Amino acid sequence: MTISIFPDPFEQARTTDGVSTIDDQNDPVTMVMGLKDVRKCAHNWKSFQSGGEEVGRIVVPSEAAIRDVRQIPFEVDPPEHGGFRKLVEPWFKRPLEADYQEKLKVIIDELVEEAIKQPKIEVVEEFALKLQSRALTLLLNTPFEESEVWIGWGTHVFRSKDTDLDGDKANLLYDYIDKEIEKAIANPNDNFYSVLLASEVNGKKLTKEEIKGVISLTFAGGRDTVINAVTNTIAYFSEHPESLQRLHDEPEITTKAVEELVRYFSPLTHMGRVVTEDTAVCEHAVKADSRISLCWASANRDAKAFENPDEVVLDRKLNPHVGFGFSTHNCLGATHARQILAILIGSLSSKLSSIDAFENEENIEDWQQFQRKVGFHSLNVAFNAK
Ligand code: EMZ
Repeated sequence: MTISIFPDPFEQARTTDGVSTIDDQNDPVTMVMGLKDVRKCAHNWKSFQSGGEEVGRIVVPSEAAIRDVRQIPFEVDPPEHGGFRKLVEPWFKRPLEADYQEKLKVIIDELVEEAIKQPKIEVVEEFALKLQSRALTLLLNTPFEESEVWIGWGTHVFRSKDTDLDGDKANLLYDYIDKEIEKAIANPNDNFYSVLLASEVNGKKLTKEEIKGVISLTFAGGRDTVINAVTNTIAYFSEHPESLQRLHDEPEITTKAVEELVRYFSPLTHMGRVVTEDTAVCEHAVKADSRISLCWASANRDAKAFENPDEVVLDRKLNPHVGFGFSTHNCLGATHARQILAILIGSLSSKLSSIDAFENEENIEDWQQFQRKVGFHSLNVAFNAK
């Protein structure tokens, strides 16, 4: 068994120091490692802010060099954050509706059926990217065909094969969003653009720049993360046919299984914050205007909080993971992501007897002293129908 194992490179640093500093474009980041500390820092938005002057700097690697559109509500702090979050929250809870779930099931079932017909498929490009893009048409409430354009952008909107910071790609996204906003102004309908255009926050209409900020987050935030979660889930089932069977026999554990897979894979390794005052994290001094990062992936393997942290326990009882972040900025797309995974599990477990895995290329993030497997660049599999 190899491909379904996601090692925890942070264990030693977490248990000895609790923090570890890496460099990112000559702008160091102190990674916070333990669950308790990560939660504490995530909660403390006054000392560790998301909405600093330099847009894109809280992302690690920093995107400050390639973008100046502030992602909303992700890069806004309280109290301003609250108004934006309140506005978009009900929209992002739509995946709880039966009608939404049925449409999502049609999208996912069709992809699984298609894959069954092929002798082999490459999961990242031919399955996960398509699934993520097609599902996004439901979240934005746009025509299904629009997903073809987004599929053409590849797995990340700011990164390409050669570089982690692709400014041309960012501009492609921004031009696209600008055009869509203009279209919605000319022809208002019931998509997310129109809803935002008709909305007010704190008694004021949203500006085009703010709308672009919300939409760009919707495109960027849930892309590689969802693709990783979907691909890794398939890798997991390829080496655990008994789990596929169990989820078929006990569908009532699906919700727990989704949380556990998100904990184990932690599709987003970490997210940064800018320090607003000289302070300390785990007795380690951090200076004002430096950066820390909340290492979700490390926190999710913290043995102080999780029994057998390196094992996938599908029906894990206590699972206070931070795979979707924590506190003020917890993941807005989590409801949508959870539905994608739950429906995917249902579809795979009802249609497949097993999955065979072939050649793959792992996606190993390089954080200097830490090398972390976060997913795959490619993964070839065969879906074996029941
Ligand atoms: C940002 C981030 C949000 C960032 C939940 O994370 O996701 C990253 O993939 C993007 O590059 O811009 O949206």
